[in-house]
Parts: sequence; structure tokens; C-alpha cells
Amino acid sequence: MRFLHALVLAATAVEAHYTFPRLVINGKPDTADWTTTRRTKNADSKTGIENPASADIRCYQSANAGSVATVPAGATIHYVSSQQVNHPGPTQYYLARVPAGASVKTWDGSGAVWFKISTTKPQVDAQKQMTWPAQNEYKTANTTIPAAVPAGDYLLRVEHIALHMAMRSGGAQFYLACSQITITGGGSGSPGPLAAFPGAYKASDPGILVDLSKIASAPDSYQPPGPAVWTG
Ligand SMILES: *[C@@H]1O[C@H](CO)[C@@H](O)[C@H](O)[C@H]1NC(C)=O
Ligand SMILES: [Cu+2]
Repeated sequence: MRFLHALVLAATAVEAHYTFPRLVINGKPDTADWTTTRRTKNADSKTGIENPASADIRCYQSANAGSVATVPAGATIHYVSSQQVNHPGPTQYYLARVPAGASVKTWDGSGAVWFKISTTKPQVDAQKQMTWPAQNEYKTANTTIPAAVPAGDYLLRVEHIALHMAMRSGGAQFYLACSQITITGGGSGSPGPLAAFPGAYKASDPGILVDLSKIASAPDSYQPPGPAVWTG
């Protein structure tokens, strides 16, 4: 049985790659794929990024999106996933404010401009199985746009890091996308710390080069890569 189960897992893992083509705001999804979210280079192949220093780590995009989503500060958001997010690993969300004079429909998100608004950690259940928030769902984990974030135009970056092969360098797989959004309402916070993509991650970061079996006894010790979360 154990052997068969391993075979089945291996077979599904091959098809288990995914994209995040639709943003969902307070339960309301975009009406079509890649409308407010920039189409990613893996829209067809579903292949993840394995080099966290590559230029693709920022938005993995092949095209800007036609529309801009309106997101009230304080809204709950997540993404529809094209396939089941069956690999173990954290889900992280970042925002980058569009500079004055640039357009959210074309700005490339370069420079130290990204702040993290949330991440996830694993849990270990009574059967000693490690699970992650939203693992095996056809959606990403929820997050909240901080109420204190100033109103304006932003790129919103969603990322799921698949860690099933992460015990070897270059084995972690990054699945991500960027959406064009206008945050309304909002507050007067000063988001930070700010990081650049590429730049925020190294292949040797403890949250990227990691043997999950070694942290199963202390799942909270997992250290997600990138800057600290800005809580607003
Ligand atoms: C995620 O947010 C949606 C609304 O967008 C809500 O219906 C759902 O219950 C939330 N899920 C969790 C686990 O909080
Ligand atoms: Cu996969």
C-alpha cells in the first residue's frame, strides 16, 4: 500500500503545477482568467520557477493585464488556482505601490518596492501529517489587505512555494502572479520593510533550501523567505 501510495503521489505531482489566473475580492472572482492579473509565462505549461534569483521571480509575466481591480482596504482576497495546490509550502502576498507618473497597467515593479502583507506556516495534525493553509484546494489561502495601507495603485503579488523537492538546492518551485489593483479607503501607514524581486530571495535561504521532514516536529520553526510581514 505504501509503495502504491508513493507511486500515485509521484504521478499526480507531475500534473500538479498551477497558475493563479483570477483574483477573488471579498468572495467575488474576476469573470475571466487574466483580466486584472498579468498572464504568466507558465499559463499553458504550468511550470514553476526554480531559480529564485531569476527575473521571472518578480511577476513571471508574459503580458500586462487589460483591467485594474478595485480592492477596498481591509478586503479579504485570494486567488483561484488552475489546479489543486497539492504541494506543501507557504503562500505569501506582497504589494508594491506604483510610483508617481507610472501606470499600474504597465509599471514593471522594479526596485526595492515590495512589502509583504502575509505568509503561512504549516501545522502537524494528530496523524503527524504536515499540512499548510489551503493545501489541496483549488484556491490560494486568504489574506487581508491591511486597513492602514494608503489608498492608490499597486501591484499585488501572490506566491506559493512548493517545497516537496526543497531538500536540494534549486528544488523549491515558485508559483506566482501579479495583479493590477487600486486600493480604496485605506489609511496612513508606512509599509515596510521594502524588498526587490529579484533580490529578496536566495537559493540558500532557510525557507527555500529546507527538508520538511526535519521541521515536522517543530512546524512553527519554518522561516518563510523574504522580508518581515508588514501588519499595518
Ligand atoms: C476566505 O474568504 C472567503 C471570502 O472571500 C470566505 O468565504 C472564506 O470563508 C474564507 N476562508 C477562510 C478559511 O477563512
Ligand atoms: Cu508540481
